Amino acid sequence: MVADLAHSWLTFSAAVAAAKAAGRPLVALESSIIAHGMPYPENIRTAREVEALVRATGAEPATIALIGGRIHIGLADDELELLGRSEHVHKVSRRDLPAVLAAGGVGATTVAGTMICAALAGIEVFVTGGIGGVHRGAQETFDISADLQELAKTSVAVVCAGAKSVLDIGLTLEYLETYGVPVLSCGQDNFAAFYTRDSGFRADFRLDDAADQARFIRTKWNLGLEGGVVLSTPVPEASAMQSAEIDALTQQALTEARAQGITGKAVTPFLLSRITALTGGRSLATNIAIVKHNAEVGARLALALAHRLCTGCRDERSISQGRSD
Ligand code: PSU
Ligand code: MN
Repeated sequence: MVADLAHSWLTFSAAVAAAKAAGRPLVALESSIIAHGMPYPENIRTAREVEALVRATGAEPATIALIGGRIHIGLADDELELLGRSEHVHKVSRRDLPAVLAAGGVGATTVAGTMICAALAGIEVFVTGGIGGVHRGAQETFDISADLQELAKTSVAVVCAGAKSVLDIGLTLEYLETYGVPVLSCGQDNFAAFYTRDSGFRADFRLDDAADQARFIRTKWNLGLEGGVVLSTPVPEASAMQSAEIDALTQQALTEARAQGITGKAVTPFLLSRITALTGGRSLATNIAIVKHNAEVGARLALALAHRLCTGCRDERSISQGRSD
């Protein structure tokens, strides 16, 4: 009943509806990265390129946003343009979803917001840039992204390039462990740090192959263990930034945020835009390379999950143990 009611808020684009009808796997994409994570016009161009990459694999992209009191699963060109150009797009996490829907406003969904909408639409894989997490200094500020609670309860696999070092990555991983969210890494043992490949922290399990990732995820959900899975894949080597440079800029952005008294949902967009400005836009090129790479990893995972490779499968030989604690 509740699921039916919630479902009545969804509007599927023609392309997504056709893919669903044809049984092609869907890949959800977030819109906060378009509205709040990148400047115009690079945001729109990147969103279109990412969609094309997903489509080229045989999966169908579904960019998710709130427009006119509806949850849109898949956006038409003019809707994408609206999100990327308008100055008045709300940042929508779990808390904000009813407010923006009820008022009929334009909302760009965060990782948490997109996970909720993807789950309602029956989409299992969601590609983003970096997830939110426990902020540095959260011991005093309590600033912990709602993304982490969403990962604890909503059954969607989130493909990302780790988390930015504006966050306390160690505490973010501790939080995810406490809430039973597995952190998988693809291509390396360690959790990625967005602009750089290595956060210095081991991921829980390294699974390089999409079929193995799918087997892990399907096994979790088949067991009735609800909640998300994080799949971290590092920025391609050629696009990675120097960690000394990004560390110094991160420190500066954090100091500025504190001095200006930035709090609440404004913190993350402030830090991201300051880092983009402080690198003179170079971080934007890295950001774009990351999202495109993640899209390919996510599309392969969606295809592997669609083949139901692991229904009832108990083969765990390919799951290598990472962190031993
Ligand atoms: N981290 C990034 N890029 C992003 C975000 C986070 O590297 O675009 C966005 C995502 O939409 C994420 C949100 O879900 O910020 C987290 O915001 P907060 O910290 O306020 O929960
Ligand atoms: Mn916050």
